[in-house]
Amino acid sequence: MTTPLDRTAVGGTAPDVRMVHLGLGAFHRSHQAWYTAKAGDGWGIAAYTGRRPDAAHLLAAQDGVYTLVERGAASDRCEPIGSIVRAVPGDDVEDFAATVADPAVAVLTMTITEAGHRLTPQGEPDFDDPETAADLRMLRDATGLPRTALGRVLYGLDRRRRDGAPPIAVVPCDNLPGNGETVRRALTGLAEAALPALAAALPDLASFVSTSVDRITPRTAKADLDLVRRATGRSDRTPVVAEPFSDWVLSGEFPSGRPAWERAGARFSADIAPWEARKLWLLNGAHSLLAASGTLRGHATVAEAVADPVCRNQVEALWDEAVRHLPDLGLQEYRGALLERFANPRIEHRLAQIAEDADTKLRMRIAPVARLEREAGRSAAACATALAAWSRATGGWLDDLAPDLAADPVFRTAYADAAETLTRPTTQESHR
Ligand code: CS2
Repeated sequence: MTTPLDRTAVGGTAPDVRMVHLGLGAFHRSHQAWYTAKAGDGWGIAAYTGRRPDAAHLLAAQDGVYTLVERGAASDRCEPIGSIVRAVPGDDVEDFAATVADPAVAVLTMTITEAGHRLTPQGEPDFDDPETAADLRMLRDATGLPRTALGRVLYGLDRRRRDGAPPIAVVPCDNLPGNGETVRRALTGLAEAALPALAAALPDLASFVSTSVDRITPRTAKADLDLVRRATGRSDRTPVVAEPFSDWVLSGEFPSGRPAWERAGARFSADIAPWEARKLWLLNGAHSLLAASGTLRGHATVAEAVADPVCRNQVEALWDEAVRHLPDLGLQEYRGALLERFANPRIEHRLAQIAEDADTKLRMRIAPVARLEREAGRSAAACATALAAWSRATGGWLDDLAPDLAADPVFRTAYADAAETLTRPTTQESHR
C-alpha cells in the first residue's frame, strides 16, 4: 500500500503565502519553487497555471507538494518540495489578482514562455495581436477579465495599486534577454494604452528584476510516477524530473523583501547581461540548433543528437562564433560542462519539446550572434546552419524570422550554402 503524497511529507505546516507565480509548469517547480524551498526561510508560493488550467488540480489534490526527481547520469534522487502552498488554475483571474494585491505578497515570478509574452520581434507589445487587443479593450472599458499572461499581470497590479499595497518585485523567469526590462517596457506600454493611472503608478508600485535561469527539465513520463512510488512509498500524480545542475542569476531590487535564494546557490549580480548571453547563446542556442538539425537527422532527444558527430560539430561551430562576443566567464569549462549535461543519457529531453515556438526562440538565441558576426565582417556560417536547419525542419522563412539577415547578401550566401550541405549525405553515409 502506498500513501498519497501530501503536506505531511514536508513537515505538515504550510508556509504563509508571500510569493505569487504565473505559469505553473514543470520548470517553475524544478527551479524557482525548488530555490524557495531550499532557502528554508518560510516563503510560501501561490502558483497559477498559464496555458493548462488542469495542471493545478493534480497538485492541489496533494496540498501543492510534489516530488523533485534529480536525475543524474548514474542515479535518481527523490525529494519532496513544499514551497507551493496553493495551486490554482490561471483562468481564475480574480483569485490571481487578489493574491497579487495581497500586502503580504512581495514577489511575483513568471514563466509564461518566450512566445507567451506576445511581443513584436523588436520586443515591444504587439498591439496587432488579437488577444492582446481584446485584453486592452476589456481592461480599458472594464468589461471583462483579461486572458493573456501580461494582461492578467496588469489586472493584478492595477488591483494592488487601488488597494494601496506596498511595492512588489516582478521577476520574469523566461529565456528572454533583459527579461526584467523587457517586461517593464511591455507592461508600461500596455498600461499606457488601457490603464493610464497604472502606467503612472508603475515605477513606485513594482520593481523589475532581470534573471538568467537554468535547469534542464524534460517533460515527466508515466514511468516516473512508478519510479517515485517505488522510491518514496508515496504516490505522486505529478512529480517533476530535472538534471542535478541548477543556476539562477538575478539583478534588481526587491523593495518588500525576498526569500534567501542565495542559500540555495542563486547569485545576485549588478551586471547580468554577460551571464544571460552566455546561457542564451550557448545552451539555448545549441538546444535550438539540435532541435532542428537533430530532428532532420532522425534523432528524438538532445542526448541522441549530440552523440551524432555531424550535430556535435555544428554545435561546436556555433559556440566558436558566439564566444567571440562574450567576456571570459570560464567559457571553455562552460562548454565542456554543457556537453556533459546534454549527453546525460538518463534525461530524455525531447527535441520536439525544444522545437516549440522555434521562431521566437531563434530570434533571441541565434540571430543576435549572427548580427555580431556580420558586424565583425564574418559570414556567420554556423548561425546560418542553425537557421537553415530550422527552415528545412519547419518550412519557416528566413525573411520572416530575420528580414535584415535575409537581406544581407553575405549571410544569404552562407545560408544557401548551409541549406545545400544539410541535404547532402555525409561521406560516411554516402558509402552506405
Ligand atoms: C530549452 C530550455 O525548451 C527549450 O527551449 O532550450 O527550456 C532549456 O532546457 C532551459 O533553458 C535550460 O535551462
